[in-house]
Amino acid sequence: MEISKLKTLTTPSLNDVLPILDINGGVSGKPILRKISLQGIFSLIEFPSDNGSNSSGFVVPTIIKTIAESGDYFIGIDSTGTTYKITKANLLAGLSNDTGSSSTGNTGGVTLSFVSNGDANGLFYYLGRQKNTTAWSNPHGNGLTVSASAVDNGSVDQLCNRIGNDFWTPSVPNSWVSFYILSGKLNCRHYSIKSRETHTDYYPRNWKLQGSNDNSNWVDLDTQSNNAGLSSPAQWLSLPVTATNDYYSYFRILNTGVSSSNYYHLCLGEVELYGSYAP
Ligand SMILES: [Ca+2]
Repeated sequence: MEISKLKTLTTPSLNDVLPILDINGGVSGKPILRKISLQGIFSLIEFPSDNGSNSSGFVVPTIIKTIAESGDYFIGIDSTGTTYKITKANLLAGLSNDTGSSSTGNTGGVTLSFVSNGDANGLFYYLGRQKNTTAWSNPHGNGLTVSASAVDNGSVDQLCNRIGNDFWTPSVPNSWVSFYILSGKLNCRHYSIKSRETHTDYYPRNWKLQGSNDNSNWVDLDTQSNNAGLSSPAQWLSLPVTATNDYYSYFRILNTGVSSSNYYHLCLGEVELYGSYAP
């Protein structure tokens, strides 16, 4: 591949793909070359299905990786033709344009608007980037405190780690997972939940999204009964919240009925909230 023959991509889109060295993704934990979309770099779930070659003749790897993990390297070629590796953190730090749609709202806060399932525009992702000042890392324990009524499998940090997982509570009525914003409050207008990763059952069917400012008195922001929107593993479901002017620092998903498997386990892979954030 000759650098001089490469075209310059001045307006990359989130569907563009890059080669990535998946450091543990091969057989027996060996590195393997994969492709990842720019969305995937930002830990989003949607990625293109094309596997052709571009005009430079560079064949894009066909093995798809959906989320860039901290140990992965991107492969770059500088102007001298030297090949080098770039960490995800270094790549994020080097990007001058934020992929989020954050903007200053007229309330003096930050507007974090839902665009698509698993996007990088939500509050938890924003907190994971320390309010867009750093590369993303799990916000649990670093701006956000995630809790659960009880944990039967997995751990609460998995609910905002942008990686597929199998978290669930015991099969107890009114189980919940909660999210405390350590600094500031959110006027929630949209939320997303994701089914767990590896099982094809126990999908949530009945739940409420609630807000609170004292972790004791909860206000219903959305109520779902027999919602069958989740029907496959690692699937996002995003729902609007009825407009309200109220800001909350605590949010929770309260399980209000049995799952698709008729048990009370609350099984989730991820949660994200959107709206107007008042720091
Ligand atoms: Ca997760």
